[in-house]
Amino acid sequence: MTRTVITACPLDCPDACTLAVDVEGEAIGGERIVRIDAAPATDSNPLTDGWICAKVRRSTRRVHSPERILTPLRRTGPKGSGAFEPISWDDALELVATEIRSAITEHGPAAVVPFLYNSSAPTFSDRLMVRLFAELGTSEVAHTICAYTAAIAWHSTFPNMASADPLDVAHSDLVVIWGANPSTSNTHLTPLLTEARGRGAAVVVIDPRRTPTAARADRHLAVRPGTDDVLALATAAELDRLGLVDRSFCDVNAEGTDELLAAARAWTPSTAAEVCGVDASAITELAELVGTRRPGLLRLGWGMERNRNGGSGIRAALGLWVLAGQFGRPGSGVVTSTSSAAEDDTLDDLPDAPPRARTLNMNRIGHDLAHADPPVAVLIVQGANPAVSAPDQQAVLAGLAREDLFTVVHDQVMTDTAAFADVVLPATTYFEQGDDVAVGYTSYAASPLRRVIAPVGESRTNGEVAAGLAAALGVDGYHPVQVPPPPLPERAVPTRPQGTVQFGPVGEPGTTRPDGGRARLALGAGSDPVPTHRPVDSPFPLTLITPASSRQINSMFGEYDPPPAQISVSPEDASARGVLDGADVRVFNDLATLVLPARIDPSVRPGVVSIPKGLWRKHLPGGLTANALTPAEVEHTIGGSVFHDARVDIAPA
Ligand SMILES: Nc1nc2c(c(=O)[nH]1)N[C@H]1C(S)=C(S)[C@@H](COP(=O)(O)OP(=O)(O)OC[C@H]3O[C@@H](n4cnc5c(=O)[nH]c(N)nc54)[C@H](O)[C@@H]3O)O[C@H]1N2
Ligand SMILES: Nc1nc2c(c(=O)[nH]1)N[C@H]1C(S)=C(S)[C@@H](COP(=O)(O)OP(=O)(O)OC[C@H]3O[C@@H](n4cnc5c(=O)[nH]c(N)nc54)[C@H](O)[C@@H]3O)O[C@H]1N2
Ligand code: SF4
Ligand SMILES: [Mo]
Repeated sequence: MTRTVITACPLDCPDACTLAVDVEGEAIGGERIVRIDAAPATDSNPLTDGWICAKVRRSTRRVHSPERILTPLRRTGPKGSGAFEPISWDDALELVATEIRSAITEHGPAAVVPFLYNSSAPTFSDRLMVRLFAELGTSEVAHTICAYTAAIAWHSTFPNMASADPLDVAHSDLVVIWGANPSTSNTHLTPLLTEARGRGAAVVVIDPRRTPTAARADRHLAVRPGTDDVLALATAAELDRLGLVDRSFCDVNAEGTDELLAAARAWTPSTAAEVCGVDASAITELAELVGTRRPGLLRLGWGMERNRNGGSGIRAALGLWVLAGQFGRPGSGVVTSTSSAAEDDTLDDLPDAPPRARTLNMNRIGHDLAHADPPVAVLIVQGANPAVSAPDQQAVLAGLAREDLFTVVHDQVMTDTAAFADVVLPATTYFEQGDDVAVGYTSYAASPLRRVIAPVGESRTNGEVAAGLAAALGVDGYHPVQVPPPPLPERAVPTRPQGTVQFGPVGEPGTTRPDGGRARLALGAGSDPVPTHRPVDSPFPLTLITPASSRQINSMFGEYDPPPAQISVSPEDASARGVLDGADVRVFNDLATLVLPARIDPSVRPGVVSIPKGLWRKHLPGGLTANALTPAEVEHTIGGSVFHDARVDIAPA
């Protein structure tokens, strides 16, 4: 007998699809998920539109996998060797609690570091764990690794204004996709873009790679990574020269228009073209399109934030959209993260919690494992895989190998991070827990998340682990259920009124505005009053970017379906170095050297090389991945990650 359960996908993807999952077999240990597909339209987030991505259709292979961790494990061999023996949950939690207590006695609560990310877990599932460590007053690890620079740049420009609705593409006459790759990482936007082009809208992509989205666009500006601020400022200056700045919109809705235009006038199309590596005429054309094609929608991705100049790039692009007055009706505005609409109030009910002992930057975990004072004595990793996802991988691996560090990892499979743990705890997949929701971060819908099968093996949810750990530590008030979210919807529901409009008429329903009603073009957070470009001086001539691949979500599913472990090189850079298609190259900088096959790929611009993010250590000889080459530096005004700003060179191996 097959039964079908309607649930939702909470993975770290903007789309938040509603799913129909078929199950066969008996409840006691014999249940198997046999099919994962889209839910019928009546139950669905409208963005799902009756189909889901191939990686999730294939993901029964993660649920029922020989790689699943089935019981708690205790390390029996050297750190990183992957040698473990099964232990009971009681023994595992007692061991962890003992280590937490002794770290606090010896070094204070700062020595306990919960590395909790959970961006692919159900929305509310991390709450109890966050709350427990807040109550203990330990260190916290700030989520600077993704969407941090973009969020702060956005909020400094538009305090508390919500994203436009991506479904509004249906009304747009212009769509600019800036630093995003929807064909891979927001696939449900792709058919909307095709439809828009079909009815005559212009689509422009700004990306150092000719992605499938760029290949189908009307214009592709293959910008040099980290020069988006210059491109946006030069386009703003052209907009001004052409008389296309929407002064009446700016007078009412913006502060700092003249400061921004003054900064923009430092650039002409030809000086900017030199820096950005695009044609001067393309900048003038972009200004004409942005100034005349209305309504125009800007889809801002996370590609451009992961750069030392990322915050300036995002603020300049937002400023350009304001100068053009591209707001106020459906199909205009900026689509970015919609998740600020669901602010996290997890800690609101902890008035007596002590202040956190310290806040660590997620990008600096390798450095902090070696140098933090007081030291990191206990590291609790949940919903994250820093051994491959964090920058400066060799520092992270050296930190995880420290004999005096006690590491706990709660995960579904034996990841590269779990292999370094002292105690591994088996985690449920989202098919094995219910009472939660999936909320996309570029989609205005919440879909109920239901339990589809019983937990595989002895796996437990994040909430159950928090409750078990609280009990072992003698902390009251934690129950082995999810913190109940606000009443769960019966089916997918819109979380904002359809057709939300940014800067629509004051007081109209569905209108969103920044606090104070005005955009701040010259008052950003960070050290630069207006977006300012800072060139990076490096002896390594190529910029390595490491974007999302279609097979994985970050490192998830790498155990069975990784993208090819190869480096894409432009024909120009390959021939200048005698690099042949398919032959091994050395990729090197002052942090590390990798050896992997080159793919000569005309879709990457000269000066740029690309390796997919999320590969596992076993996928490359030497056990290092692209993050061995990415610096643990941070964006220079805001402090987010700079994954797409590694400087390297390559040579035939
Ligand atoms: N299939 C799949 N989907 C995913 C993920 C995944 O791993 N796989 N990851 C999820 C997560 S966690 C996130 S945050 C999102 C990320 O999704 P996106 O926002 O698409 O971010 P990236 O893939 O990092 O980069 C997007 C594009 O930016 C380009 N880029 C790099 N540097 C620059 C630059 O300096 N300027 C400009 N203009 N462009 C640049 C890259 O070439 C790339 O094509 O995707 C989510 N969705
Ligand atoms: N070079 C490079 N590195 C990057 C990026 C890049 O563009 N380039 N992108 C960055 C980005 S955008 C992000 S978001 C980070 C992501 O970094 P990470 O959060 O480290 O992402 P993952 O590698 O997918 O690790 C998530 C882990 O959580 C586990 N998991 C999933 N669901 C649950 C659950 O319900 N409970 C528990 N306990 N575990 C669960 C998964 O099995 C997986 O091992 O990586 C960053 N790293
Ligand atoms: S990963 Fe994204 S596209 Fe795939 S099913 Fe989940 S929400 Fe949909
Ligand atoms: Mo991310």
